[in-house]
Amino acid sequence: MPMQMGFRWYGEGNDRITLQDIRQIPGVRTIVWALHDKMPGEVWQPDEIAKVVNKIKAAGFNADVVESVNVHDDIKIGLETREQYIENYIQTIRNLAPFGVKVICYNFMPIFDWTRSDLFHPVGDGSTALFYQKDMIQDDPKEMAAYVMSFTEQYHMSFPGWEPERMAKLDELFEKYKDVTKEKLWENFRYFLEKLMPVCHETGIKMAVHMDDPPWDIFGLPRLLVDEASIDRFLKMVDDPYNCLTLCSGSLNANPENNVAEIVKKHVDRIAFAHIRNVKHFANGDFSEASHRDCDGDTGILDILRAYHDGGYEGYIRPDHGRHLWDEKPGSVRPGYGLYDRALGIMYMLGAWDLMDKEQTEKECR
Ligand SMILES: [Mn+2]
Repeated sequence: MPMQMGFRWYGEGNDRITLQDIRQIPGVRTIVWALHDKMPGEVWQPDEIAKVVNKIKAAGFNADVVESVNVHDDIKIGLETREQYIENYIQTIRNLAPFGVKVICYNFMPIFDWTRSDLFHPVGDGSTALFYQKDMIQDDPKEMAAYVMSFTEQYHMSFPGWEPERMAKLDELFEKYKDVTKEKLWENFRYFLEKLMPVCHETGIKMAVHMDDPPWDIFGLPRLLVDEASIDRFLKMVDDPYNCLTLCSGSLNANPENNVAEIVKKHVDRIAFAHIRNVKHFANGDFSEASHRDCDGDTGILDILRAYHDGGYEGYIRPDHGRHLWDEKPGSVRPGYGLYDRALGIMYMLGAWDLMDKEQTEKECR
């Protein structure tokens, strides 16, 4: 099976982009979707799944990739109550399987999902992008949560991983995590995955963990999947073909030391889902998201695409975040998830991919 190009869609009434819009982007076969009104730990019911998947399939796409089924904090903390939440997770996997789902993307970051200090930072060409100002994300997580929440309130948008219900209980959550060291978190991670693997084999669904974003500890909370060594450890810890990665080039390369193409070469058979995103670094440790064009950032997009292509990658790829272009402004666009720059990113990736295909075929014919 060749690589499959996907596009993340937040669902009807939750995303201004329609499936009909996405149909006009060449090459997209997979809609990356989720039930965005579900809290971590809740079971996704078959009738709720059917409602979304039927729409996706009626528009001519497959619904093979779910991003994300979020993991309840009690599982990460290792509380006794995790047993019920793991049971619920397993039931959700079982409920997704009959709809053809092949990959579940998730993350194992304590409390916070992706973190940025500015969601609409000027790039310099009139567009805006997500931005990380290192000195702003130091001691006070509440400031950060309040900033993201202000968008939620102002524009009636919810951000996965930043549910207001959870953010309202930040003190309580931090208290619960206070004894969770990095090693404890690894152990809880292993416990969770080992419980899931049998049902993954049974259903054919791969669990594909997203990298931590950014790839370092924030607000004193440990983060695990941050570099090549931790990815090696993760894959060895539960050495199972259903224990896979959502390899996010942008998340990893927020640390300029990470060579994403090398990680792709090493683990291409364990990558179920590829997020392609370009990042531009600044000398003081800040970073900005950039267009997919290789020279617009420092991530090495072409080397990464070549590593996937030449490695015979058969998983799913999607443009990760994009810049906000033209009429895309706060209130009219989900930060990072506009239509235009992700469509441009797809065309850039497919351009490179088609050319590599062509070169390979010519080589083989000689
Ligand atoms: Mn990503």
